[in-house]
Amino acid sequence: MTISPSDVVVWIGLGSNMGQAVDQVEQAIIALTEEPGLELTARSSLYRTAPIGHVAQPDFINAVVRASCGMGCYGLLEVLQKIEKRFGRTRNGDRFGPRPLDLDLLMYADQIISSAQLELPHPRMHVRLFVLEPLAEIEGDIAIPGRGRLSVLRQACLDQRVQRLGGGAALKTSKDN
Ligand code: PH2
Ligand code: MG
Ligand code: MG
Repeated sequence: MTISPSDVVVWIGLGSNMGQAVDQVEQAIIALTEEPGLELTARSSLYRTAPIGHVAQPDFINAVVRASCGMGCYGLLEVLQKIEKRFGRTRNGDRFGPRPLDLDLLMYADQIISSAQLELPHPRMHVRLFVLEPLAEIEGDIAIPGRGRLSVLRQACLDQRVQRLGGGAALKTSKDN
């Protein structure tokens, strides 16, 4: 996709803790670059993170990407769910349990939305270091709509275990192939 002035900037969080989690997240980033309505403009490194919520499950691999998006937020949500399904995700499992791939729409420009299908910004991103840390890597100290500055939010969750894995941070787009 070529970026047009009407596109909006969006941030997507990726997570996996089933199977080959590193590969799944890397493959999911490639899948996002191949979506016609999205142009990836930045990606974080991969992070190994302690599970939040149910602690008796494997560590997660997490990352965050930024994209320019030509779709509405509900259209984008459908695309993310379609990719999750392709990676073997079912919706009958534990809401906070292990998953082969989780793609969360974190922010859609500066929109604040609360509907049955979608909450923006993502309702828990501001208290999760596995989102804030990779987001800070690509954006520095941005403001999260309705929540405040990332640097301040991050201070409140420094007890959460997050480890940046080396390498893998170069953004390969379809144009590089
Ligand atoms: N996702 C969850 C629940 N807990 N913990 C970590 N570390 N990373 C996640 O992506 C994650 C989680 C539900 O989406
Ligand atoms: Mg999630
Ligand atoms: Mg999710």
